[in-house]
Amino acid sequence: MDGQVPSKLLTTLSKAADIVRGHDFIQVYSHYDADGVSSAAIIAKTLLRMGKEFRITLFTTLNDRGIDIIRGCGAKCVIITDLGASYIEQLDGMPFDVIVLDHHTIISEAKRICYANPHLYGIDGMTSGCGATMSLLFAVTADERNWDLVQIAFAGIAGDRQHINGLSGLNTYLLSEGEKRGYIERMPGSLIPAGDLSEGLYLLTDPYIRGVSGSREGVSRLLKDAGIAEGKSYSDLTEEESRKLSSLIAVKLASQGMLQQSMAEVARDRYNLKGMGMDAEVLSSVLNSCGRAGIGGTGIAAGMGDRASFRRGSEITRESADQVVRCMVDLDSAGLNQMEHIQWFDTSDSGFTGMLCGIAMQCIGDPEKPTIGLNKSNVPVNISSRGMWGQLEKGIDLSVAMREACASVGGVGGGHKIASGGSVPPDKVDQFLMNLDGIIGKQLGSSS
Ligand SMILES: [Mn+2]
Repeated sequence: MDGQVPSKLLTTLSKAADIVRGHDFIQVYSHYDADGVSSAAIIAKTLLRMGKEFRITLFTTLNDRGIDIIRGCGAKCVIITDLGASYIEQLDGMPFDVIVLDHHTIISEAKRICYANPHLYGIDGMTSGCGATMSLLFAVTADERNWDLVQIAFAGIAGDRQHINGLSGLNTYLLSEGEKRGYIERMPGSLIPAGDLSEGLYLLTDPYIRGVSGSREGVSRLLKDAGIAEGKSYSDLTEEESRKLSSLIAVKLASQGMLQQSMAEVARDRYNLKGMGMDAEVLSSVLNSCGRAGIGGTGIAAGMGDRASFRRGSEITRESADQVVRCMVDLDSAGLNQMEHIQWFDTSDSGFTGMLCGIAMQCIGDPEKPTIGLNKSNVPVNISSRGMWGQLEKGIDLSVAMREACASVGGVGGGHKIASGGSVPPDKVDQFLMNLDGIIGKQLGSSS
């Protein structure tokens, strides 16, 4: 299956291209994350080149209200990217042309509308094709000259983390065509951040390096120890410098308890967007920050290649990275609170609880225990939880544990086995933690 596009998908996409050709105006809806913004930018460029007028609206999530908005949009042709899979039946009943390019879990097949989704052809949409992948395949089906947009698609692939353990499925096809046509270059990964080293190491939270991330002096000391002059970029390093610096980082990460497997994930392959002077993850984080900051239009323009929008997006990305690294330094110096089977922290007024939870778990936590992040400044108290694959293998299921523990104190919770969320009343936090610790203990006990 790798490296090929199923013929059923090609048929759907050519039909979609024909439909679009028959309209002057197209309404586009997409998701507000990096994949959704990439998808929207690909579609925008494609429509622009076709001489079409269009409008783009981003949703944080597609719900009943969003479906009402789509139904009443007044356009005769609607394209929905990175969303829609859970509403195919409702979309099927709308009295205008609808094209859905999604990759989320399929609930039903379409009867009337044009619906493309990797899952419909036996390809895993969680790992092997995202919204931007489907949008790019639509774009190149409409016109082969749109292959240059594969660079934007890689920002979407990186945004949905489909490149973490190597590319697969439809993404492999995008890579081989992108390489052949000179738009994408695969580069071996590294523990060293891309771009300017002083800045990159200071803001680094993937991985968080104790004493270096968030510390100007720590960064200078590390570069000095590696024999690297300040002001250098990753791409300026000699092989010797690069080897020295990454082994110093690896030693630091190992000493703070980070697993080899987690380091391997950090050192994943990078995808250079040739001629753009950046790799896919850099563009991805800019698009993601714009979407989350409520300036999705700037993100779409940045994806489409507008320099000023990209600079604005980079500033926002830098500001939020700065906040995250400061929160991580505080969290690291306070330490995680250890219970028998879980570890937890309170971020009080940070809006990054989920993100911090993931970083803390991978970089400074006990890899045996799920990590719980609380945000006590909210009423009810917001909770994030993250686990690791090794914990799941030992019987831990955070979806069940969070649902039960939250419910036991009058709250609600749930999600995925490996990452779950919830909320509980402020005066029940201690009881919640004790109950959760007990439930996780039982999950571990019953599987052995
Ligand atoms: Mn997506």
